[in-house]
Amino acid sequence: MTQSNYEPRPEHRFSFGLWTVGNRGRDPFGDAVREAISPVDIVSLLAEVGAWGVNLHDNDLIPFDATPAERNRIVSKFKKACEHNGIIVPMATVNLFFHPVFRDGAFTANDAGVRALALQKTMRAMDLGAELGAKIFVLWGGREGVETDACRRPDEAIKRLREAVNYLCEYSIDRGYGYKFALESKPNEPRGDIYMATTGHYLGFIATLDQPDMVGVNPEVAHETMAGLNFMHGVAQAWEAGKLFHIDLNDQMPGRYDQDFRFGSANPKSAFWLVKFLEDAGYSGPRHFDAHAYRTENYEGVKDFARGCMRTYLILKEKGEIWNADQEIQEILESISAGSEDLPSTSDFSKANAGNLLKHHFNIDKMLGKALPYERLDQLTIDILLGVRQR
Ligand code: GLT
Ligand code: MN
Ligand code: MN
Repeated sequence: MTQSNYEPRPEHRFSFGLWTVGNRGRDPFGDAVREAISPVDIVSLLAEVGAWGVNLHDNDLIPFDATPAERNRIVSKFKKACEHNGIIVPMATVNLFFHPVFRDGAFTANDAGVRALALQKTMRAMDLGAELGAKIFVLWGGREGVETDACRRPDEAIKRLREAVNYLCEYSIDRGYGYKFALESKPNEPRGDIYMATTGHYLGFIATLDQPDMVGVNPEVAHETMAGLNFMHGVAQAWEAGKLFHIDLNDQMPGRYDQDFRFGSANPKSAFWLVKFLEDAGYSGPRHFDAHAYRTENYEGVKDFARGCMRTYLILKEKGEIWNADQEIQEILESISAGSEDLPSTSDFSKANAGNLLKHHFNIDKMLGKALPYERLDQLTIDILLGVRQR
């Protein structure tokens, strides 16, 4: 493999949000450390580092209180910048968490006026995304939660959320936008608790919608890891259900605040299993890096950060190819999945098959005697990851 294998190319479908590379390093304890950079300049920065796409919230581009004329001027300038730099807009989303009016939530707020405003804002953000060519619309309900459960019943909140998503699906159909909605979970932060805490919560919710085929998930590494979960397992469940419409790649140590670190920087082994899963499964959607540079960086450091996300992904992709081609690994995989004896059929239920299974005498000693060399398998993985085992 040569160094050029780690160069991002359009077919890798690497995207960044305006809010990620444009993040100014503000945190709850400290102010911005980087000067503001315009959306147009962000697009040229992304082109410079080799990204394929840019994603945005409505208010990353258009101020909350812009007039229609200002909005149109901003959009046409941004569109030109994207065209000029060969950057596409695969996904759009809506900011329903920053403005104080959403302090009690948006689609789940107790005030019906706030809920209607949230719908209106989302419909306008959908108009914007459609104008820019986006086919995926992410909904992250960052404020859809509580500090105290005294304020509403959580099942009422879920009903409100369902009503809102059903309404937005109809709006997309009515306008012919062809959107796929990708719902993004998070256990907490900025709310004490967020209702839709994990990807699994959303998979259960989606099945209850009027248009379940239009709605999938947008799992984020940091969000599931905050809850101490195995991110790749949630991604695999979403994939298997045909619901992996988008993915937010970044990194995170369990049990901390939402760190949004550079992809693969905190848990490279977990990142490896994730990349290998996506590549082996044939996931063809955007690889979106929802992360931001350390607060210590200037904009040169932001480029290092963005390049690093993509480079690590491609290195891990190559490691996955090495893993798949490794003869000893393949032999172990073959040996561990080989059956220990002839079995009656369990693939289809029939009275006859069930009767055969009930009668069957299992050779437990033979099963117990079968070697499961997972220590060796894992060490081979570590050898590959640490670079001492190559092709
Ligand atoms: C916000 C959040 C992200 C979401 C974005 C989409 S905004 O930065 O932390 O995880 O994906 O609304
Ligand atoms: Mn995210
Ligand atoms: Mn995050």
